[in-house]
Amino acid sequence: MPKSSTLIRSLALIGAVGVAATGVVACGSSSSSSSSSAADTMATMATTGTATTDTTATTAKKATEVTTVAVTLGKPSAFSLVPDTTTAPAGKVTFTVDNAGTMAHELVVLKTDTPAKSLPVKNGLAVETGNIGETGDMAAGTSKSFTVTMEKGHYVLLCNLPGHYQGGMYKDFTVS
Ligand SMILES: [Cu+2]
Repeated sequence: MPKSSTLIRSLALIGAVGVAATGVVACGSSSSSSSSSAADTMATMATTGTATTDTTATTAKKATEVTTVAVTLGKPSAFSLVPDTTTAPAGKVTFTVDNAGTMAHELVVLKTDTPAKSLPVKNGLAVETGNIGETGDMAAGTSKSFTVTMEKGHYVLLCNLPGHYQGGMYKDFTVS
């Protein structure tokens, strides 16, 4: 009886040590591998040099510059659509849209070679082929913005609530 109880105790002890040892090894290897990869990254950054890193950062910043285009809807007349510019450089463009009128409007951006005044119309709506972004309906007196990535080319800005395109709510827009 004492013999077997000692044996059980020994086995239990071995088991415990085994689990503990495995745990230690696992922890040790995982923490050492992550710290070594962090160290590698630091070493790479150090080797790459500060000058190179700075140049890359500057280039990246230029590439991600965002152009802002402010568009006023419904002012000065009910069906006005007035952007503060009709050109932008290729890249990200944020349209900040202000419905300054007295009824709901929206801003839709289409990439199309068709001149703004010549879009096909069905049931009082311009066909939105090439839609790359829009505000959705905006109640009078509200503002909304959205950002799209624009490639070189011709675009049309319009409001496409029923009859509004035909009422004159459109502008050509060029990205160069
Ligand atoms: Cu409108």
